[in-house]
Amino acid sequence: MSKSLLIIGGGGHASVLIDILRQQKREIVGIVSPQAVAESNVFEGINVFLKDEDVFEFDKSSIKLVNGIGPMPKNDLRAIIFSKFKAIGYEFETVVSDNSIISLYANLEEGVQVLPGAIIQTDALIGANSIINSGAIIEHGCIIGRNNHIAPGATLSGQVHTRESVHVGTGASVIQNINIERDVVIGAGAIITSDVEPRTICYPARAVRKVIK
Ligand code: JB3
Repeated sequence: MSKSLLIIGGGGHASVLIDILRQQKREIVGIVSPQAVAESNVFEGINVFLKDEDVFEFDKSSIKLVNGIGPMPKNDLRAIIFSKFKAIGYEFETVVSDNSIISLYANLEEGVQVLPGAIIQTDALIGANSIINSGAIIEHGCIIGRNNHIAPGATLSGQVHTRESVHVGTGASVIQNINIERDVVIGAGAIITSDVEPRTICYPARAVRKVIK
């Protein structure tokens, strides 16, 4: 039988995960959120705990955690939460929307989250605690590192390899066989056609604006 779930974080990302989990009839025992939970009907009726230490009220063998903190560039909280509770012995649930498409020959590590409309193709490997957000495409043979965020609508063509803590922004495109090193931020809408060095920000080309006379 599936274990009950405790959600870490109560913002927009947590709301999307809870929606998926409710559709899958999973039992949610609470949300841990120091700030007021986001305004959304999704959170109605769920117990809210205010401190991360409140997780310890739940036996590690009886629940699984869901990392509801969204990763943002220059903010490691999602990765810190994952490694902190893993080190103590808690497990993280892997959340996969029923409305995503995942090859039988893809592999997802612990705590990966695949949101509606995402596609993950054959022989892709998604590293622990990474998010493949709504409508993102991970093509065949891609290797996605730990703690990545592939934002909504981003496309990674075949055999792209990202290292740890990479953020691929909304609607960005990466052509095949590209290596993206750790801590890289690919800006929304950018088109990447060559390898990217560690700790680089790739800004998208901006459209030239001209008034029509
Ligand atoms: O790009 C998309 C589609 N979504 C973004 C998502 C991936 O990441 C979204 O637009 C946001 O940028 C971000 O979503 P997130 O993390 O839900 O952001 P926000 O709505 O600001 O909620 C942050 C939540 O983290 C709040 O509920 C806080 O209470 C919680 N939080 C902050 N610090 C914490 C801590 N929760 C715990 N348990 N512990 C903390 O230390």
